[in-house]
Amino acid sequence: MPAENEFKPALLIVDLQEDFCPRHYFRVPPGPSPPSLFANHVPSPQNGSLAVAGGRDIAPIINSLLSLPFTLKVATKDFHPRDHISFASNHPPPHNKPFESVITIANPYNASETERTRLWPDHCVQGTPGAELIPELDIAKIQHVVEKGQDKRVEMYSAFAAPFRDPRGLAERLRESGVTHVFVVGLAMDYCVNFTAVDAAKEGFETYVVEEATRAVDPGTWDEVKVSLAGHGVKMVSVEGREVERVKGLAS
Ligand code: VGL
Ligand code: ZN
Repeated sequence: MPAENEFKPALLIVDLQEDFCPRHYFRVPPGPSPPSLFANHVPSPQNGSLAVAGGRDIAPIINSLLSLPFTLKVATKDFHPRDHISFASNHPPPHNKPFESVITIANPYNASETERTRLWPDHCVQGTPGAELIPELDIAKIQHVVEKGQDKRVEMYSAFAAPFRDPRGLAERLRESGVTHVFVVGLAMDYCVNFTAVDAAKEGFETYVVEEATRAVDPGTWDEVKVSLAGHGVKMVSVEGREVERVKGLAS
């Protein structure tokens, strides 16, 4: 257990990916095309397939957090195979309506354990432009990327459960760096940010969600999710609050 006054904060940027954002950007190979706002990216009027309102707007706030002396800066990516169970398109009618249908899935290792889960449009498919981190994000400052949701048999909102590419798991990775506090930001507040923050708290980290640096799929559930987070010991903090001030006070 860390000493009472020890403060080694990690920044966890959840799923700031094209499919969760309005107005997609596409990556193009470097070439003679006219320079765009972001090198090697062209804007498209199309929304990401699971676009969260205001999803792109949190990038500047997250970049300002990325410039602070966090002990470790981690990004997560939702990273699904095409046949993932959470895609409505992989289920027969009539219970295959994206955003509407809810299905029961069983734990592949224990069929008696089941959970109800919402179906989505296809999103963040491995190798597609929608799975890319958005180009506004200052990716060079990120030290570690977790690709989650790779098991087609299960939904996985939290970045802490069953990582496949990184067998050590995120919690161990954070502990290895001596992390004591976790600041969670990104998309979406009511799904992956929520579940990731709750798991961070369960792993024993003092956990915060930075309110201005997240957006919800269903903004109407914001207060309800906030109460549930508080029940799990996760505090919603402001970019202007004392918790972020404490990070600024660390020697960089
Ligand atoms: C998410 C729905 C489906 C998220 C991921 O990142 O919040 N939401 N997959
Ligand atoms: Zn997903």
